[in-house]
Amino acid sequence: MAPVDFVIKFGGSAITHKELPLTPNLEVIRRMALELSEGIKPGKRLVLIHGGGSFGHYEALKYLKDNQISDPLGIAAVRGSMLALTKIITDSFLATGLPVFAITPSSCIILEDGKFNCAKFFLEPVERCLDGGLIPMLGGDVVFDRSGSTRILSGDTLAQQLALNLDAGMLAFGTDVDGIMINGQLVHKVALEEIAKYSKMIGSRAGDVTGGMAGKVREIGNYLSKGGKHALIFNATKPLLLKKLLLGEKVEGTYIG
Ligand code: IP8
Repeated sequence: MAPVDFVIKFGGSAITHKELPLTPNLEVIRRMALELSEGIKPGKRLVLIHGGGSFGHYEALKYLKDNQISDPLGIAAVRGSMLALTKIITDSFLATGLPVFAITPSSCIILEDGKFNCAKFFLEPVERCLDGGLIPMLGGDVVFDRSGSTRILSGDTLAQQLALNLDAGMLAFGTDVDGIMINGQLVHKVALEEIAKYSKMIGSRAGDVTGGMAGKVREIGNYLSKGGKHALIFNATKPLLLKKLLLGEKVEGTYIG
């Protein structure tokens, strides 16, 4: 199948108010919708991923033990919170005329011993969406493991796996910071062999069960070492960066690889 042009992940820190439980950042979501509708050129193929922010992470933190959730109410609460966030984003994107089609990862992915195996990812609905002119969108999720456990699957993992499997031209992570920041300075470019060094230098953020910026950088490392092309971390809360990215212009952020 034809490669996709972009896999873009919207981080929960950008699309929700992370310190306020179950509160979307509607201003950012609506602006992204507008920039997407203005920036996508005809024929471009795009996959969207969104994170959990103060929806999924808020619920997961209450129930997660040893990276697993065993309480049925906890599993259902995490799924329900992500469903609610997906619905808010979907409604906003549809309102600007974007044919976004939400796909539920827990319904098409099974983990194996905590690991994501793309062979166990029923990818065809994503491919059919793309071939049909739709924009498939998936969120981080609570997913079942073949061993019987239930775990959190980060949107970062999903984004890099989809980018690899769909041969993406660009894997971009929109966050609430400008990119990799070291001592208050933006790192504009990171080479593949520098990734391990940078992921050790980046701290984690409270309230995030899936690794924050360090996790993102690790996922990008996996992606590039398996043949992924280009990756970027940028600030999705800053106006016009998303639109510039879609138009193929250089964006302020950290380019990796
Ligand atoms: O925010 C986590 O996705 P992420 C999703 O992309 C849940 O790491 C359910 C917490």
